[in-house]
Amino acid sequence: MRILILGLDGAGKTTILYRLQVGEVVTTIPTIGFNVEQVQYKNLKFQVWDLGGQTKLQEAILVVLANKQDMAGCMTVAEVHQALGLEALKNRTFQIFKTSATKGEGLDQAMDWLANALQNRK
Ligand SMILES: Nc1nc2c(ncn2[C@@H]2O[C@H](COP(=O)(O)OP(=O)(O)OP(=O)(O)O)[C@@H](O)[C@H]2O)c(=O)[nH]1
Ligand SMILES: [Mg+2]
Repeated sequence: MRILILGLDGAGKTTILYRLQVGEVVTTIPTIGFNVEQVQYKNLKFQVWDLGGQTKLQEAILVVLANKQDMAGCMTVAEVHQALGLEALKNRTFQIFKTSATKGEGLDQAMDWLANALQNRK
């Protein structure tokens, strides 16, 4: 399965990718272009595209990670949902999760949901 990670500059995309891949916080530099890694999660192998720009996402399942939830004053899930205009989505399977890549929180729930959503689509 292929996953595309999109997000604001410095949102924590690369940190999330390596937290999932090696289970540790790695020191990152801003990603130029893109970065592709294999991630094994339970019995599924993902090819994760960690992108610096925008691309076509037709019919893709959307997982929104509201990252940095460990920071004081961070936006709530409801605020991120509203700010991204997710209520306007109609024919898309999507879910939003609160995460902290540095603390390793919320990522399992998001990956479990994604694994299920992908299996249900087959
Ligand atoms: N407090 C906190 N810091 C985080 C979290 N996730 C990432 N960071 C930090 O945010 C900074 C940017 O992280 P990156 O993973 O490089 O962000 P990115 O989205 O890949 O950035 P670009 O490649 O420039 O688009 C780094 O200093 C990370 O350590 C988190 O959950 N909590
Ligand atoms: Mg990056």
